[in-house]
Amino acid sequence: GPIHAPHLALLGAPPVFEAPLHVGRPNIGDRARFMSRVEKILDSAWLTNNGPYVRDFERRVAELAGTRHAVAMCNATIALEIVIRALGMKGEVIVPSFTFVATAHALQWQEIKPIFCDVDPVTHNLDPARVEQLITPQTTGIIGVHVWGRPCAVEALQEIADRRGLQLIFDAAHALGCSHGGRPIGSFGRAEVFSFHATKVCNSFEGGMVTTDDDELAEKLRLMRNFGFAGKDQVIYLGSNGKMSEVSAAMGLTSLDGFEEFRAHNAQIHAAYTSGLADLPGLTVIQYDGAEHNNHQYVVVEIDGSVAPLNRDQLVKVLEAEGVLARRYFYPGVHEMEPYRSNQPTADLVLPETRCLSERVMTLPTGTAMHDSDVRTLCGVVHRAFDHADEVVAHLTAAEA
Ligand code: T4K
Repeated sequence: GPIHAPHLALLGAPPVFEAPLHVGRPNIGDRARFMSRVEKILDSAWLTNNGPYVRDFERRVAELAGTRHAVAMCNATIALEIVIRALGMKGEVIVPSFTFVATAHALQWQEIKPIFCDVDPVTHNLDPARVEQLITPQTTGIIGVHVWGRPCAVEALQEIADRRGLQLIFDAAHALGCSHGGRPIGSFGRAEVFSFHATKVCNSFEGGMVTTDDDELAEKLRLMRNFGFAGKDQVIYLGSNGKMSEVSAAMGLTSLDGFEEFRAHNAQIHAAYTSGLADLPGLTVIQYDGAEHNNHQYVVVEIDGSVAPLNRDQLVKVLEAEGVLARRYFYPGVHEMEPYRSNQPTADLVLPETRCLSERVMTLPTGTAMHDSDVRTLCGVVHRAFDHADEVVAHLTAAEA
C-alpha cells in the first residue's frame, strides 16, 4: 500500500533535487580575475587575431602539455578539421565510433571517410589489433581518442602508423592535464587536439588547442586558422577562420588558474561516488590509474543490465525524475548517427564492443557545482531504485504501454 511506497520521484514522491543537476556544468573560476582581464581587452581595443591573451593561453597550454607549440582555435572541432587538412589526410581515416560525433564529422566535413573501429571494453579506447585489420590502400591516417582522459594504446598505434605509413593524431578533447607513462598528453602522434568547451574541465566558453612538437606543422596550422595569410595581403595557403577571440582566451587563462582546484574537487567527488555506489550488483564506477594524472572530469558508470536489477536506460529515467540529468555519453555509437548510418549500414556488424558499451554507460554530474552532500543524496536514490527495482520496472513498463 501507499505506506510502503518507496521514496522515488518516478513513483510519485517529490524530487530530491529542486534545481536540476547537469553533467558538464561549467567550472567558472575566479570571476574578478576574468572581469579584470575583460576590462583590459576593452581598454586595449584588441579583440581577436592572435592577441596577447591568446598568446599567453597558448604558452600556458604548451607548458602543461610539454610541447614546443600550442595553437589556439575557436573550438576543437574546427581544430581537428584544420589538423586533418594540414596533414594531408584523405580517402579513409580510422576512428573509434565510441566518441563524440565531432571526431567523425571533422573528417566527413572534408569528404574523408571515417572508418569506424571497435574499442577495447576495458579502456574504452581504440583496439590496435582491430585498427590494423581495417587498413586498406585508401587509408591515410588514424585518429585515437583519449576517452575520459584515459590514454589510448599510444605505442601500439604509433608502431602501426609508422609501419604502414599513416598519419596519427589524437583527439584529446577530454584529456587536459592527463598523462600516459608519466608524460603529459599533448605530445603524442603528430599532434593532439584539446577542447576548452564550456563543459570541459577548463573552458574558454568555446575553444580548442592543437599541441605539437613539429615546427613546420605548427606554422602551417597558424596560417590555416587565419585564411592562409602569411603577412598583409599575402595568402600562401587555403585557409579558414579558426581563430580564438581574446575574451575566450581570458576565460581560458582564468580557468587554467583554477585548474588544480577543479581537479582536486573532481577527484574528491569521484571518490565520493565510488564509495557511495560500491557493492551495487552489475554497477561499476570507472576508475583512473593512480600512477597517471587524470582531471577526473568524467564520472562514468557502467551498468551491466544482465546482472543489475535495472538497466542503464531505466536508471537514467529514475535519476531524471529526481532532477539529475545523467547523460548517455556515448550513445549511440557515432556509426549509428547520420550520415554514417546511411553511408555505412553494415558497420554495426564489426563493432560489438562499441554497441555493448554504448548501452551500458552513463556519466554523472561533477565539477565545482557539485558537493559531497549532493553525491550522497544521488547515491541514495540509486540504492533505493535498486532496492525497489521491481516497482520501477513495473512503472516504466506500464508507462510505455
Ligand atoms: N572530441 C570529443 C571526444 C569531444 O567530447 C568533443 C566535445 C569534441 C571532440 C569537440 O569539441 P568542441 O568542438 O565542442 O570544442 C557536449 C559538448 O558541447 C561537447 O563539447 C562535448 N564534447 C560533448 C561530450 O558534450 P552536448 O551536445 O551533449 O552538449 P549539451 O548542450 O547537451 O550540454 C551538456 C550539459 O552541460 C547539459 O546538461 C547542460 C550543461 N551545460 C552546457 C553548457 C554549454 C551547462 O550547464 N552550461 C553550458 O554553458 O555536447
